[in-house]
Amino acid sequence: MEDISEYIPPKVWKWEQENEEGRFAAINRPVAGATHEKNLPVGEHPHQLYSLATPNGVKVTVMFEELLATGRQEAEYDAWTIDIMSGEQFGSDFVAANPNSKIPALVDHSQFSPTRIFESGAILLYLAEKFGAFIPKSLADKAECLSWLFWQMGSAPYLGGGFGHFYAYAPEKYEYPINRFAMEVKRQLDVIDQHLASREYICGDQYTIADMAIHPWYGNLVVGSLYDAQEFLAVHTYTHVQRWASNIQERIAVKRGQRVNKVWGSEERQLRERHDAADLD
Ligand SMILES: N[C@@H](CCC(=O)N[C@@H](CS)C(=O)NCC(=O)O)C(=O)O
Repeated sequence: MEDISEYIPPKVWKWEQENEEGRFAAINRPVAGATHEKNLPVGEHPHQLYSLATPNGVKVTVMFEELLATGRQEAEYDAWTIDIMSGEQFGSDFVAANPNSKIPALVDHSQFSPTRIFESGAILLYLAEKFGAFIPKSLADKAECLSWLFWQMGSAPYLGGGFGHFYAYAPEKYEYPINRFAMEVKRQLDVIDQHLASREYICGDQYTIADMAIHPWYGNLVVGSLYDAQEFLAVHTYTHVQRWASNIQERIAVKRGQRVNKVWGSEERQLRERHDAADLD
């Protein structure tokens, strides 16, 4: 173990804002709520999505594109970009849509009164139930699907907030957290690798919201689009996850959904706002 000077926590933790370092220092705060008044735009479609093309955001835009690909025109949506690095998630309207100040947040205007839904897993489940799609019908199969959906919601913070943060984003590299979270992420990859050894998709032979939730995190990790950690985590050894990820990546709706609210990377692959299918054609 490397020798790093020991941190002795004070009796009471204090927010030393001016000493904070790292990529997220400007937006991290220990309190909730809005920091400023800001109205959100509302487009003409029933679903107003306020998001960004991160793995959590992409889950929802892929779901919308999958629903539209099945011919469900009532699934039309407007997608607006929330710039989390400049603190737009702390604007008053956004906080009203998601008191947790994180993308994605959805407001459904097709209901009796506008209905807000936050947490990507809750949004996937809401849309699956609203449209009767991408979720099994029988109670037993639905239980399996929701178990994997919630597995993702509980596991991904170890991959993103734990491994990704300390391996890719922390201003200094420390062995202890990188070891701890690499161990856990490899265990999680093995969980889904063993599971996928005898199934095409997470819940059997049907592509469901469980795949839509897991793919942007673990699928992107094994193909090298997340944290640049393929070699470090020896992702080539998870052959079933690799096969599953490549199949899903071939889906047209997945390719379309991944482009919505993307404001980085090559210019022709970016799409700040999406209001019409033609925006992606
Ligand atoms: N459990 C939440 C996590 C959402 C989340 O962490 N969103 C990140 C981007 S991927 C965010 O908005 N971060 C802004 C912040 O932490 O201030 C979900 O799945 O919706």
